[in-house]
Amino acid sequence: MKRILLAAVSLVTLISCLSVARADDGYRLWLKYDLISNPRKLDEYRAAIKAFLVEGNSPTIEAARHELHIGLDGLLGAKIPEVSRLDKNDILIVGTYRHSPLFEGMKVRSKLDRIGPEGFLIFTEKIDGKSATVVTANTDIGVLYGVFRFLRMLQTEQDIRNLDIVSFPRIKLRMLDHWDNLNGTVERGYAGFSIWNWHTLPIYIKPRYIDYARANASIGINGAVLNNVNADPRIMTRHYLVKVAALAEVFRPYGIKVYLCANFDAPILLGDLKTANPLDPKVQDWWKEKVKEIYSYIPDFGGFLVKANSEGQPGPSDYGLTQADGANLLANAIRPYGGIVMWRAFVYTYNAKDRAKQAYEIFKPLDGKFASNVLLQIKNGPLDFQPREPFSPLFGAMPHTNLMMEFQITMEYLGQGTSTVFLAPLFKETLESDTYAKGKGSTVAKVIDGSLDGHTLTGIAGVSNIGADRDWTGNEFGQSSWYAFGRLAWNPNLTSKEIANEWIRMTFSNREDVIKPIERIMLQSREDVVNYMDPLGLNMIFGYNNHYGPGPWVDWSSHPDWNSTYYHRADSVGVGFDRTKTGSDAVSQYNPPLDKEFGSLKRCPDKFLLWFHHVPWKYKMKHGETLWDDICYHYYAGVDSVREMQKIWNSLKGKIDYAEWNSERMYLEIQEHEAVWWRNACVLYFQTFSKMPIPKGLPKPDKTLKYYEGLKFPNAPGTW
Ligand code: BDP
Repeated sequence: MKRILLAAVSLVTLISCLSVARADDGYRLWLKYDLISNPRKLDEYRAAIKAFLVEGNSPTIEAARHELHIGLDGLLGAKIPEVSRLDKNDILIVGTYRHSPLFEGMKVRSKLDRIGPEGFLIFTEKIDGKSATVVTANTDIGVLYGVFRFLRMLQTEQDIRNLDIVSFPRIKLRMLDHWDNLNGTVERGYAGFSIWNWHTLPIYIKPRYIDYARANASIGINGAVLNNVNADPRIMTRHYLVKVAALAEVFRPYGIKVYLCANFDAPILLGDLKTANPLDPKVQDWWKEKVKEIYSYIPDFGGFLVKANSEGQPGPSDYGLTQADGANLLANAIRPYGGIVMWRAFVYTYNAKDRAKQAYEIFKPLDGKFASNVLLQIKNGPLDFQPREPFSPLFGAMPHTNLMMEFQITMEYLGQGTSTVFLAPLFKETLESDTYAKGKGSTVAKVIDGSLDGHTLTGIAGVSNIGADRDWTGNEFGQSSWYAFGRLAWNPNLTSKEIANEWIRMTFSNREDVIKPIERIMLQSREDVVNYMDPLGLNMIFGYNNHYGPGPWVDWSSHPDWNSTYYHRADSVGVGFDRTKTGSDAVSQYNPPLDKEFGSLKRCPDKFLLWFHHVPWKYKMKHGETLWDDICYHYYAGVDSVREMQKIWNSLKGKIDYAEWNSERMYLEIQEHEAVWWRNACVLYFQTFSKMPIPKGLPKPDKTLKYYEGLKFPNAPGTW
């Protein structure tokens, strides 16, 4: 703890230096705590918080105290004293609710019963005739969450009079999954190397580790998987476990548990066993011993995440056993310690008739067969983090299994590190999708928050976009999706607009003439990228392996389903994957009435048209134009929108920090270039099948298809 406090002190120094620096480099994320610029609000807050009083002294309460010191001093521009007695008016009182004279008389018991171990209350109270603002909870971590929320209210210039806030998370495990390798690289990471410096751990605690924990706690994230799902088994050896333990110690006060990706073959690779067969008693004993060892270093270790029998990873099918047999092996070993297993549903073979159907076919028959401490972690769509996919039908098909969501925050398929794409609308689209599992209103959100089927072990994971880049995410807008993920994990009912608004206020400014234009950019950004990459349900047409840029022509992989042509199926008749009854029949994996709706060419929503149907080029779309023309219009509209984003952004010059403005200006320039590249390459490629002209009025591509096909990017980031 001493080490952590020392590092925290250096952080305070760092923050005070940064707050006077003119150029903002994005390091402080949404926790800038700069002086409130609106004089009226500043006066109001200064009058309401003349001092603060913190009850308790656990490491978590210390973290809350530290945050109040830097937060209040920074925002209010004055040293706000910490007091130990309530002898003045206008004091902020912070502490876990207990039977003490301080809390006596506050009528909060019934509210505390509703908020569980992580929720909090913030309210205005009169105590002995003195006015106070109170942040309290059942636990210390609830208090810390409440403190972050209170500071956010100041950061976003909310009214803090007459407060009565009751807040608690809807989902139990709110996880960031890091695809970080032990050599410091990050799979699909576009913000530099891993933030974990395995070489200097466990002794060297970078201030960044603490700031990582602060940022996560500020949005309620309570778990971190530290290593890549394509797992190097050595993470489970003593050499690394002491390093993992050091990180766990840093994160503990902030309510964040550590988890590790386990390699299913670890008993062979680390333990000299000849098999990893889950039914072999020696294998079972090996896992029990390994788990015991892990807990000896990290007493509150969270558990394992496992990718098995997928993309070359070992797993239970190697022994003719089911995915449940594999998951339960680890679950049994870890159960005595209260740990859990997150077992991924991203399992497929390379030559299926329709890869999108495989996870359902493998996992649906196993419903009810997983141990109670297993969660099945399902990617949002049936394929693989595409700019747009329908929700995975598994969410509507396994009522007797704990199902958790896996989103990708890192933008492998959405322009990677340089594009501006706010992901809240993508997350919301999935969460709000209706599975119809128990009739209308059975949304994915209700499946994963456990309310639909009465599950209490619930979870949501986001594949992190964080790296060692100074601004954490490569492009500052990447921070907004990390932020959005945490906020939605806490409360899936928040709207994209609410989240964007909060983030803009904390990151750039509370001025309406800044908020509105940036909100416009953010809320539209995901649809724009869909338009210029994958309109109308197209998908998986990316550059080979690095997934950078367009590659609809890719057809050379020996794995049929790693070819773009497998997905778009363009031919002289039309384009799209026929997943109707007469095609692969993937539609039947959806509950009625979705099976019929998706299966009908007329009723299928345009956004999923080519996902479910092979449609003739001359097919008349809803507005009367041909499919071919509509595809072109989408691609061109996507580029126009990026140019519109540039215009809006340029108008903000002088209204926000110059360094931040200029950085985004340059990123948008890259994005414009890439959007044109996507549009031209795709339109030219699909034109070789449609043989139809680009609609009148749209400019012709200035380069040939051959030119685009010839582009090579051997060192594109993220692929390791
Ligand atoms: C794919 C990525 C690959 C990951 C895989 C996974 O391209 O790097 O290992 O997902 O989720 O999208 O396991």
